[in-house]
This record gives sequence, structure tokens and C-alpha cells, in this order.
Amino acid sequence: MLIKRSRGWDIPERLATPESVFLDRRALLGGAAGLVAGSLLAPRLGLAAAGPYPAPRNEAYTLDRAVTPERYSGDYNNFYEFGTAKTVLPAANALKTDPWTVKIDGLVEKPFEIGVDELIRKAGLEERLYRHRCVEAWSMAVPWTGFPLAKLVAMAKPASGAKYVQFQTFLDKAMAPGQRAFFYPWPYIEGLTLAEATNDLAFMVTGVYGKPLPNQFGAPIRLALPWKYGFKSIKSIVKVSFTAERPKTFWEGLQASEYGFWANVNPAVPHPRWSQASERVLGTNERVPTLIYNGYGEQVAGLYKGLEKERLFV
Ligand SMILES: Nc1nc2c(c(=O)[nH]1)N[C@H]1C(S)=C(S)[C@@H](COP(=O)(O)O)O[C@H]1N2
Ligand SMILES: [Mo]
Repeated sequence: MLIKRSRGWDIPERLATPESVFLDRRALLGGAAGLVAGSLLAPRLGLAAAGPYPAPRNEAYTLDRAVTPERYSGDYNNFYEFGTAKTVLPAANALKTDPWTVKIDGLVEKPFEIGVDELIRKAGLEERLYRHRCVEAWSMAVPWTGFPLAKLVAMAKPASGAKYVQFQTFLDKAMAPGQRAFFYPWPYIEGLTLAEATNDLAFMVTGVYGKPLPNQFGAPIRLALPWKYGFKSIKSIVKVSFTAERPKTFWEGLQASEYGFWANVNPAVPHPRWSQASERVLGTNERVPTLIYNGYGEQVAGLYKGLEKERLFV
């Protein structure tokens, strides 16, 4: 079977390569026992490819710029669990993602734990092209694969008192050397209001560039919240808790005056130490103007009606 759909970041060769050959090559390249098992299993499950990748693209999400090639976005990452340099890729090899379960707890009908593979089967996957704007004023555009966070919220059946959703990254000092730095408030925590979490843009990500997430992107499951500064898009999630109180986030714990709970992108509100008016695009290094809500105002501005007294843009 030929992969017919054109994907801008793909090597042209792949477009013309029978999938079986492509899979064999990936297995050879990756030491990828999982991929081999997946391709053996696929016929029994009636699937055409190895697992759910690549997933069909949701064409509702379009970009005003080119997709950032993976050689840039995959080699310039923030993942403090593995160090504070942007080149965390080698260190992130130590991240063990199989098996991986996500705990759902707090104010829900019944707490439960679910394996990532089962979660993917239940939720289904789609691909979306999203922009990403780091608070440090660099940006990228990537094809995430995942499912709306709203689907996970529906599975969790939140109780009437639940107002916020809190996300937590793994805690494992032996595996993640960055977590031995005691002055950071580990584990990494992030949070959203329930209204934000059920907005269609809030996306649980399990893959990128048409394949499962490479470790440095926050494997095996992370968030993508394209209207907020990048630090809200928490990586390698192990727990999702429904709460009545606003979660105390990692960056708030570290420096609340610079990194708040809301952190919505706004070019008119500078960071205390630098301007947010423009951003450097990874790959081209071009400087482009930053847009309010990172260009997603139409979908999300309504979430903040009545909240004007909050520090919405820090
Ligand atoms: N657990 C965890 N999640 C995290 C971070 C981190 O250090 N640890 N960094 C955040 C920041 S600041 C950004 S910009 C994005 C970067 O995602 P990327 O490396 O996939 O581009 O991840 C966010 N999620
Ligand atoms: Mo960031």
C-alpha cells in the first residue's frame, strides 16, 4: 500500500515507498521491537499500518507559516527533567515510556488508571497543525497527533465541585537527572480551568510528524495548548487530577511574578525581562510579530470574559 497523502516534512522517498518496506526499515533503524510487533499484529486487528500512526489530519487547523522541520524542533527542546540546555535529546533517551499509565483522580465519579495504549484506542487519534510559542520568544509549527483533552475529561466524569484540572509529570530522580536539582519544585505541575480543558483546542498529544512522540518532545503523552505560552504544555503526564482549588504550577512555584497560572500569549504584555512583541521562528530564525492568543483568539477569547481582573497574560 502506498502512503498517498502529501506531508510537507516527509522525505519524498517515503511517499513512494511501499509501507511494508518502510516499516522494515524503521524496525532496522530503531531497535524497535514494538514496531515489529505492531506490524505483525496489524493484519489481525484489520489495521493497515503499524498502530495508529500516521493519523488522519483534522483540516480545521491550518497554519500561516511552514511546518518546522523535525531536525530543528526535535533538537531544541525545553525538558528540565533532563537538563536546562535546549539539547536535551541525548539525555532524554533515559526516559522509559513503556509501560506507561495515567492516573485520573480527585473530584471524579470514580478514580481510575489507564494505560496510554488503551487511552489512545478509546479516544482515537487525529493530526493537527498547531503553532507553539515559548515564553522565551521562540516559536515553531508542528503536526501533533493526539485527541481533544475534552475526551479525557468526559471519560473522567468530573464531579460538580470540580473547577480545575491539574496535570503532573513523572517523578524519578534516578531516571531524570534534572530532578536532582533541589531548587526546582518537582514534579512539574500544570493546570487549567475546566472550561479551558474542554475547549476544543486543548489537545492531548501522543505523536508528532506522523509517528509516536520522540522522548524529548514529552513522550508518551503531553499537552498542547497553542494559545498559551509553551510552559503550560506539560510533558510526560502521569496524573490528571480534578480539583476545586486552582493548581499551584511548577513555574508559579519557582517565579510567580514571571510565570503565572494563565499565561495566555499577548504581544502587548512584556515579560518582566524581555518583550513579547515578536518571536524567533525555529529553523529559519526569522522574526515575526506575535499574535494575541498566538492567533487563536477566535476559539479562546470567550473563555476569559469576566476574568479581566486576573493576570491573564503572565
Ligand atoms: N514536564 C515538562 N514539561 C514541559 C517542560 C519541562 O521542562 N518539563 N517545558 C515546557 C516548555 S517551557 C516548553 S516551550 C515546551 C517545549 O516543548 P518542545 O520541547 O516539545 O518544543 O514544553 C513545556 N513542557
Ligand atoms: Mo517554553
